[in-house]
Amino acid sequence: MKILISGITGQDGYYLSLLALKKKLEVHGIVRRNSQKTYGVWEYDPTNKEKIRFYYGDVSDKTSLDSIFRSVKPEMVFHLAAQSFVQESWSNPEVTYDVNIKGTLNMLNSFREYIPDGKFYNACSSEVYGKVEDELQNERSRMWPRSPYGVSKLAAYWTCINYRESYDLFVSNGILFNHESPCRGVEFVTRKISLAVAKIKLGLQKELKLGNLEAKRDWGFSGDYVLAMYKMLQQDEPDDYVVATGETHSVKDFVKTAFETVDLDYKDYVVTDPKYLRPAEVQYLRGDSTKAQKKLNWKPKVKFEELVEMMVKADLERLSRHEASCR
Ligand code: NAP
Ligand code: F7E
Repeated sequence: MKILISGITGQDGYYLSLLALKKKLEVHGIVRRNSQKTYGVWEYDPTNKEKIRFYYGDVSDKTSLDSIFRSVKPEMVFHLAAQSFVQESWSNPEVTYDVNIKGTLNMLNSFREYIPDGKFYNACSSEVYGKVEDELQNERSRMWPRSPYGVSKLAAYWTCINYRESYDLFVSNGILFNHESPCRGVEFVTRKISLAVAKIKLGLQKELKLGNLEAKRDWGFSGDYVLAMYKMLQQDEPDDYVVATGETHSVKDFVKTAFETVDLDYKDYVVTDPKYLRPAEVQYLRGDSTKAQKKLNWKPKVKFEELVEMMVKADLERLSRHEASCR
């Protein structure tokens, strides 16, 4: 059984690949060429890197996708590639739309052309809810995105549904709430915090500058969430699912817990900097994953406190060993 992953060099691409390798699937991944010929998180896991078949391609370049789909002919496609940083989407809205909307359309068209009987997963996001109305957001909640990123994910979500309905394709959307890990990109708030806490503890940094401390997120563990993605493609019918823990915590809660992990008080180190405030903010997210729990028999395992501790400890170890491994 062959799977093809776009965005394989990112956080979820890494954990999904590890899961697929464990299940003895053949893993093929699309990588953007860069001047150093590096493969993101895989550089720190050479043993598993050798088991992956990488292909140069870009989701905004349909020609590159066609040639990959034609030669791999995968049974399952996980489309994870995206410009995924919300803050960046205000500075680079065109790139965000090109990659996230046109890129998804390109992936769907190659999928339809070369493997119409295959299965396709699309990485949608809780950012589509944005200005939330419901205390708990589920598949039926109103979608009102608050950033170019959120708008792009909403457009891609509907494009997937439209392709499913128009061409009778197996295309499923996972509406995933925030999920983190030691492999999380360093600009996202959780990893920015865990890295800073580790550096401060080791005397390598003096303060931590953050934006809105009151924003609340439903944070889970990436390793748990990739299992939900996989399960969506094991169903007989395509569908859309919310994947979340059902708990919400503020950025301040995350900071406080992270500093407590190393016996420090965040109030001594955290300063707010307007530079990190967003033109429009998503203040509150809390997901209701009842449908995924019932239909996919999926449940998150890692709790909030465990996640924070896992990330801080990983960064402490990494810095102490002068290594960058992120598993
Ligand atoms: P990530 O770490 O930022 O990874 C994004 C991946 O997309 C990277 O491999 C990146 O390659 C690749 N990529 C970006 N532009 C591309 C292009 N034009 N062509 C080909 N590849 C491209 O993101 P993640 O956290 O793993 O998230 C995976 C997906 O889930 C994304 O679609 C994200 O929007 C969505 N999502 C994430 C969360 C979350 O909390 N993590 C929640 C909901 C939805 P490079 O390594 O070359 O940059
Ligand atoms: O921000 C606040 C910020 O950038 C979380 C992506 O994976 O999840 C992620 O999007 C919150 C926001 O993630 C800083 O204002 C405060 O309220 O870690 P973040 P995000 O925007 O929620 C969704 C589900 C995705 O789909 C996205 O791809 O934290 N915040 N101070 C800060 N955020 C950052 N980055 N940096 C700060 O200094």
